[in-house]
Amino acid sequence: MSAVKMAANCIFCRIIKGEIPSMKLYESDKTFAFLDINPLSHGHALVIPKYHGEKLTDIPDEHLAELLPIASRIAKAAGAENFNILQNNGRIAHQVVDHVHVHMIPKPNEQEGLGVGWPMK
Ligand code: IU
Repeated sequence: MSAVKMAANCIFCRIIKGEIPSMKLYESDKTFAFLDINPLSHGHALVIPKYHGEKLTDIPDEHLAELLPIASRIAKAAGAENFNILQNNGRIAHQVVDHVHVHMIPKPNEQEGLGVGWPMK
């Protein structure tokens, strides 16, 4: 089993280590989840492996295994009935932060306002 791997100059590794503050939602030995700093909708969350790698193809399987289940649990906990799961790899595919991350982006019901339950404000 491969150990956790960190990169000193990676902003998401620094968030995992607590060097940069975040709104943490979940943490295990392999996985970390937090609210996106520039959310596309209320409750927009990021789920990341603690093993540093730029793209999905750089990460050993055992460090990927929790990402989708945790994104699903966060969506459920947020009460997000409609949501997108997104994972970008490479600049052309709109990846900005070079540490693998899965987005969970709630899609609010326009009639009901934001409609998700994170205690953000
Ligand atoms: P992308 O898939 O690499 O395009 O998404 C990067 C996301 O990381 C984007 O939604 C940013 O708002 C988010 N983010 C963050 O939550 N905290 C940070 O310190 C930085 C980016 I830099």
